[in-house]
Amino acid sequence: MKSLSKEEVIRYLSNKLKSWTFNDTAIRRDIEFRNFVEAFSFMTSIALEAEKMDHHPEWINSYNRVSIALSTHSAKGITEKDFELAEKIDEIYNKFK
Ligand code: H2B
Repeated sequence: MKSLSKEEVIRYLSNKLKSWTFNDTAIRRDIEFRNFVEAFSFMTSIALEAEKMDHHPEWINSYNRVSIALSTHSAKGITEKDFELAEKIDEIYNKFK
């Protein structure tokens, strides 16, 4: 899959993924939950989706916080797959709010 230009990524985020940032190597979103159980069940839901898509996040969990970074390792950049997974993540997060 072809990796996207910086401009393409910035344009997509500002149109459709407004809670995400971009820093050249990944698109990122940091989320805070009420507690660890909520954070971890959010991660579990994402893990199942990620496995279905065969596209996996890099993430850090500390108690009620989850920091997510998405990129496509095989393309050494950002691809449509990252946008697709980011949209799934936003959808899943909306159920936890
Ligand atoms: N996830 C991400 N984020 N990038 C990849 O390039 C990738 C992946 N490749 N998940 C997949 C798995 C690949 O390693 C397997 C063999 O399909």
